[in-house]
Amino acid sequence: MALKFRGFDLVEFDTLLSEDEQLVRSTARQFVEDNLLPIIEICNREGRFPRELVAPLGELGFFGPTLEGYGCAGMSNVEYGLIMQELERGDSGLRSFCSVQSSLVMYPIYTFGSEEQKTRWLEPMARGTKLGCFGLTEPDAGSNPGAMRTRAASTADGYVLNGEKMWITSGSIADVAVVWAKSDEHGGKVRGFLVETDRPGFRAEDVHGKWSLRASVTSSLSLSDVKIPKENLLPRTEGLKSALMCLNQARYGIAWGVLGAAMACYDTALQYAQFRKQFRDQPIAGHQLVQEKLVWMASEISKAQLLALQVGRLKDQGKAQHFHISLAKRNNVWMALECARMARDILGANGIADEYPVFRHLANLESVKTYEGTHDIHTLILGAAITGIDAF
Ligand code: TGC
Ligand code: FAD
Repeated sequence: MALKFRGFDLVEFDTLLSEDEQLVRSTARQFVEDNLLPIIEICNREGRFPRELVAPLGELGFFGPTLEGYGCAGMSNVEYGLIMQELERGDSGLRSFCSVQSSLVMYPIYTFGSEEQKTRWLEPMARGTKLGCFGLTEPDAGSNPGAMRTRAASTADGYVLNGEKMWITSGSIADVAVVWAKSDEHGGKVRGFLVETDRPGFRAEDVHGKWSLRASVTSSLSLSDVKIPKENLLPRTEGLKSALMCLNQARYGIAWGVLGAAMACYDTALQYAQFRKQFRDQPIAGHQLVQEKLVWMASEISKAQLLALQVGRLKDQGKAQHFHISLAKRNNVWMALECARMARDILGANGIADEYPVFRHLANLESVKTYEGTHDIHTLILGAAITGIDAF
């Protein structure tokens, strides 16, 4: 049974948003209602990324929305967050695609790129006619990307890249990969490179058999003597820190995105509990233990909304620090995953079927808990910020 989302606002949250922010949210919400929800369960079953949505998302200005110029929309960070929330209410996979395109590819080109790189890539990426991926993780370097093995050796006219990247979102559909590698020209320090994916020696192979993020492309990248010209170095990258700066952008978007997944699960569970009857012909919403779960979800979503908004406001004022973003990513993903589990439980056997969106969100959120820094890595980032002692 298709249940229509009724929105979520328990604490007059909307009074904290400007008219423009509410408009951006309703535009994104309508887009998801009209274009993603009718196809997502089939995409999920088939393991298919809904590529037909890329161009319309570009028309809405949803790629690189916070960037100025180069065809980008110049929105605030709060508006960006609200877009992520709505997309992930549909599916974490589409939000993931937009996170990578915006925060992990367009952002580094904008922040660390030369004028030529920006002119070449940003406008087509904003339209969605060129796609990107971000290669940081390797088979043996996940939580600890500083242990990466990928190398860039300098030659007379450029660089030769060798290495393997793993779990790369949009890898096989990308036109350009932002590849992080240790560069001998820079004393073995990490630098970012733009690698066109049609260069000889570059190969992307999709990961199959995923139980999670099935509507998203996840690939391994192999770079075997890939030659790139000097001008493909992102000139303002300065070590691993530059890659981590990109992660801040994407983690921030996730902190909002998962609110959408949690709201979808909560609203489904609430509506289901209001019509499903068990014992004395009573709706299960009338049983105290079911109410306790619904109240937990509504309370935690409300708190998480306020946290995301505060971090967004700090970001718009240029005051957000990396640990603020870790706090929001860690808390909100955990909260959303708990909501998905409780919603699954409230739906009983129906909770395991894709007639309802809950199990899909639950499975997706397991990935979201791991990528962009695992829950426990964010615990340690916060631990270091609070105590001043690095415990990695
Ligand atoms: P560490 O020595 O702590 O730091 C190196 C330099 O970076 C600075 N720094 C940061 N700067 C900006 N933002 C941050 N978040 C930063 N964190 C650290 C730091 O101050 C230092 O600066 P400097 O000037 O002294 O050089 O580095 P470390 O090697 O000990 O690692 C720290 C650690 C573990 C926190 C980091 O490596 C980490 O965050 N690991 C998790 C890896 C991760 O999140 N990978 C994500 C891959 S991309 C992805 O998952 C995409 S999924 C996308 C999707 O589909 O949505
Ligand atoms: P590991 O680092 O091996 O961690 C395994 C476990 O050990 C975790 O529980 C972790 O918390 C724990 N652990 C590790 N170190 C410590 C420690 N010091 N103390 C305590 N516990 C620790 N990467 C990209 O670069 N680009 C992408 O586009 C991208 N997309 C992804 C899409 C999907 C669907 C997934 C699942 C992953 C994606 N990733 C991407 C990779 C992702 O960032 C990594 O999976 C993540 O950083 C964790 O690395 P790992 O999987 O190697 O786990």
